[in-house]
Amino acid sequence: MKMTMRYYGKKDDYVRLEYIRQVPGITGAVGALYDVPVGDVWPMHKIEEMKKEVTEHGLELEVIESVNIHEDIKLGLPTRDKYIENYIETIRRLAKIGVKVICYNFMPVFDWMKTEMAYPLEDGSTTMAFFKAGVEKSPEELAQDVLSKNKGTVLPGWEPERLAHVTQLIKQYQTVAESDLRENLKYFLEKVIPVCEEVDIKMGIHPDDPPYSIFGLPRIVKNRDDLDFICKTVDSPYNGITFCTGSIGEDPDNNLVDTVAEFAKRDRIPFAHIRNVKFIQNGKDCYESAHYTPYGSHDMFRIMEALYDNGFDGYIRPDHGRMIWGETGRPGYGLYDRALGAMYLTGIWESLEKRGK
Ligand SMILES: [Mn+2]
Repeated sequence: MKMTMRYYGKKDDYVRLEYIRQVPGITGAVGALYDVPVGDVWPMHKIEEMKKEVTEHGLELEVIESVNIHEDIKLGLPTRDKYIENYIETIRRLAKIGVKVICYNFMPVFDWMKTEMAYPLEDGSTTMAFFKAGVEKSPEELAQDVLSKNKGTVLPGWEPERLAHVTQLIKQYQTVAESDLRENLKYFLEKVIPVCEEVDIKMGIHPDDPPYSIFGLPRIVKNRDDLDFICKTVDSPYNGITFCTGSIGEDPDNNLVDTVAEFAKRDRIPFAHIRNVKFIQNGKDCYESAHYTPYGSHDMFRIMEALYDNGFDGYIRPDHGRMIWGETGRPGYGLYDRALGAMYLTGIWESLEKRGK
């Protein structure tokens, strides 16, 4: 297991690599290029610059999150072949600098969805939350709302230029059923996975966040059966999952521990996002709690145990954290609570290792 933390680059991240390096147990940064338009090939000199910056700080750059998928690929438009070719070229370039895992998602229009960016908790910290009532407004209003609350920070998957056309984007999906979206993912994977096998990079699809349909958009990475379909559709260890416990865990009907165990055993989890969520009231409304099990609705020990017992040897990051100790910055991506999360998960892992199987 290798513990990592996401890093947004020196231009966009106030959390510096030297701080990340000081968190015990962390060996790598999870990076991406944020100034390359979705669908373009990543320029080699920028990839090399990012690698140099990370390694100069004593960290590894073996996981990339994300190389985003152009909307035309998800929609299955004739122009998709050009974008898939570009994607393949980016994979080849990332292999040259030693990247081992690429995280991506196949969510239409919105990469992830939270309705609250600074939901106050009793202890005075704030966190991101998802309330059903928050998506009862129009998608245009919601997009505006999220973007205006985050002025000045890069929100991956929430490019303002793209979301200016949110109405049109949603309209394009009206004729795309879940079965169509699955076919489009299959088409993409059939082209990309053979290249991944050749250059030794594992693809890890990130689940839908939240793991059910919003605004009538199709969703195909929601639960155990969806993950099973994806793994079988191109049956290769290079076609894997970024197992995000916070996303799959936002549907109380998903059995998180069993699903982690199954896919770790099938060797399909090259990368895991581990965080807790707390359901409030009835239904699926929830906030992102501290990682520690008693603060959330999921058992972090059992999740780590399921990974350990089933031979997991991939990368983990603590995913999001709350804002604590007066820190301000990009919601979910402060330093302090993610560091606590990383340390807690590393501690669990140490116990599992010393206890043995
Ligand atoms: Mn995640």
